[in-house]
This record gives sequence, structure tokens and C-alpha cells, in this order.
Amino acid sequence: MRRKLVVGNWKMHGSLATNAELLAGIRAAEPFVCEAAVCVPFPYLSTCLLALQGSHIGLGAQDCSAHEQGAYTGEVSAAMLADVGCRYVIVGHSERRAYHGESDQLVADKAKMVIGKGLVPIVCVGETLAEREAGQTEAVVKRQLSAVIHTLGQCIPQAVVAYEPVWAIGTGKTATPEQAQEVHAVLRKQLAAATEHAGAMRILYGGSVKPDNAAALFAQPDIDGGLIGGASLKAADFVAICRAAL
Ligand code: G2H
Repeated sequence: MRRKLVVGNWKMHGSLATNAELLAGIRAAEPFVCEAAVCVPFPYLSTCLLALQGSHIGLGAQDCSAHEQGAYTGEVSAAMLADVGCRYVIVGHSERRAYHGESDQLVADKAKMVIGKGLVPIVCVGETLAEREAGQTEAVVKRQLSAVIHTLGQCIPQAVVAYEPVWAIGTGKTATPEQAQEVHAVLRKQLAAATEHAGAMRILYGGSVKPDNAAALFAQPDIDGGLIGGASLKAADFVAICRAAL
């Protein structure tokens, strides 16, 4: 039995004032049946951790360096994220792959670094609209996950996978529960070929998840929760999505 996980990905949104209000709103609705976490911008990690004291809501970051430490101006290491109290780190979000040219191997290296520091990587995979229309969805997500499987080796069960079809991100177009389940089943099968623990691994869906579509997505057998962007910025919406994850 996998406990569902709902993760807010705040992206580049928020301020000290709005973050405090948002977290207070979410905390007021605890406890949740699912596990919940928020992945916040780097400058707000420590204040959000303080705001979450005594809560079961986990804290995460949205990216990290693949390097251990050193002369990498502007980068943030996985060790630093562990040091400031993170539990999760999103790696390979399609916005990182698209705007920062992150390769499958770089994403896999980041995931390895995250695990090495005792944190949980949320590894994102997903196809673009052009790839879907060309019938390449399965090949693309398998290629992206394959790099992670090979790089993590025996550690693969320590990762969370997130399927985020790029055409559904922030567009209001959600994959239907059936479309999402189809890809999740492909990913589960690929994980099963690599580890006997695939049945215990969580595969999240991300891409325009809202209070009104969350329950149907989360009811699919291989969908173990969600990575939530826009709807995680409103406490009422994020809480409703957490409550839909049973
Ligand atoms: C996909 C998702 C969060 P949104 O990027 O990772 O964002 O829910 O706004 O589509």
C-alpha cells in the first residue's frame, strides 16, 4: 500500500508575507490522509521551515546542483538543502530541461546527489505536445527514466517519479486520468524491471491538477499523488487537492 504524496511546486512565486499566509492556511487544515510537502524558492526555505514547525508538511526545494561543492557561482548544493531542513528536491522539471538545457544525464546526476545527502529526489519526466502527437510519449519518458535508473542503480527505490506531460503544465489542459494512468503504468513496468521495490515507489502526476480533477486522477491505480503548480498557491485549492488524495 503506497501512501499518497501531494507536493506543491511554488515555482518562482511568493514573498515572506504571502508565504506565511499560505502556509498558515494549509496548516489550519491538517491533518491530511496523504503526505503533503511544499517545494519553495531557495531564499524562503528557512522561514518556511520555521513556519512549518510542529506540522507534518514536508519542505522541499525545486532544484539543486549536481556538484558536491566548489566554485559554482549561483548554485545550491544538495548538502545545503539537507542542512536547512529539506526532505524533497525536485529535479528535472520540464522548465529546467527547457530553459536551462538540462540533459537526462544531468538530471540523473542531480538525483544521485540528492539521495547521497539523505533527501528524496522528485524526478520529473514528460513529453512535449509535438512528441505526443508524433507517437513518441512512451519512448521519451522511458529514455528520461532510463538515465535515472542506470545512474541510481540500487538506490532507485529511494526516488519519487513525477510524470508531467509538458503540454499540460500551466495550460489548463490536464491529461485525462486514463491518459495519465497509461503512462504511469509504463513507468511502473520500467521500474519493476530494475527493482523488486517498484510496487512501493510513488509515481506522481503533474500538470494542471486542480481541486475538481484531482480525485479522478488519484483514483487511478498507478497514480500516487500529484505535483501541483498553480493550484498550490491558494491554500483552499491545495488543501482540497490534499483531501482528494486518499
Ligand atoms: C507542472 C505543475 C507543477 P501546474 O509544472 O509542477 O504545474 O500545476 O501549474 O501545471
